[in-house]
Amino acid sequence: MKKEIAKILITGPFNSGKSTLIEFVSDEQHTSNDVETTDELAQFKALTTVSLDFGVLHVDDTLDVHLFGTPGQARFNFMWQTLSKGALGTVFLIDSSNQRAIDEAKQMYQFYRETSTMPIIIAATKQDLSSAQSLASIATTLGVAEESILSCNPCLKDDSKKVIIALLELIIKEESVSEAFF
Ligand SMILES: Nc1nc2c(ncn2[C@@H]2O[C@H](COP(=O)(O)OP(=O)(O)O)[C@@H](O)[C@H]2O)c(=O)[nH]1
Ligand SMILES: [Mg+2]
Repeated sequence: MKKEIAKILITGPFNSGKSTLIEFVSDEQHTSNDVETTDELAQFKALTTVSLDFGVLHVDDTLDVHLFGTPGQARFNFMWQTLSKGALGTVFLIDSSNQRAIDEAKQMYQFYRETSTMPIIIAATKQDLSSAQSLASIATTLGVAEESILSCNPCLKDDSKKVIIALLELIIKEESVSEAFF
């Protein structure tokens, strides 16, 4: 049986846990050094100096999820356009452990919301740290419903898998909504 491939992005500001999530959740690891080995990744060759995280999660016999990490710094925002080609959705990570990081995440989240209609799941990392802000407080800062933010420790494979499955479910839900309209 031919496997389906779902490309998704793992984004969020610097230090929010993107590399950690891709490292721990992936069944296959790829570093930016081997991006030129496949056609699909060849287009990113010029971008590898900023270090690209990429991994593959085998969800089941019928589906592989390809995870692409985006560089966190604001000056690389333009890369979102390139990386997002063909992507079905985005996991947006937020470091919950300090307000400055959350404020930065808010700006980045607004940027993605304005430039893309892609389904986005928000996942709050570092909830285990004593300085962590609550999901409710993060939701207020971002201006989203509390239920739309999941807690995620990217060092735990099951936590990250839960977030990716939630994103896949959201993608399917939004696809069926748009099919109902068109
Ligand atoms: N305690 C704790 N540490 C975390 C969590 N998520 C990420 N980290 C740590 O935060 C640091 C930054 O993570 P990294 O994946 O490099 O962030 P990136 O810049 O978004 O790629 C690393 O030292 C991680 O181990 C979490 O949920 N809990
Ligand atoms: Mg990183």
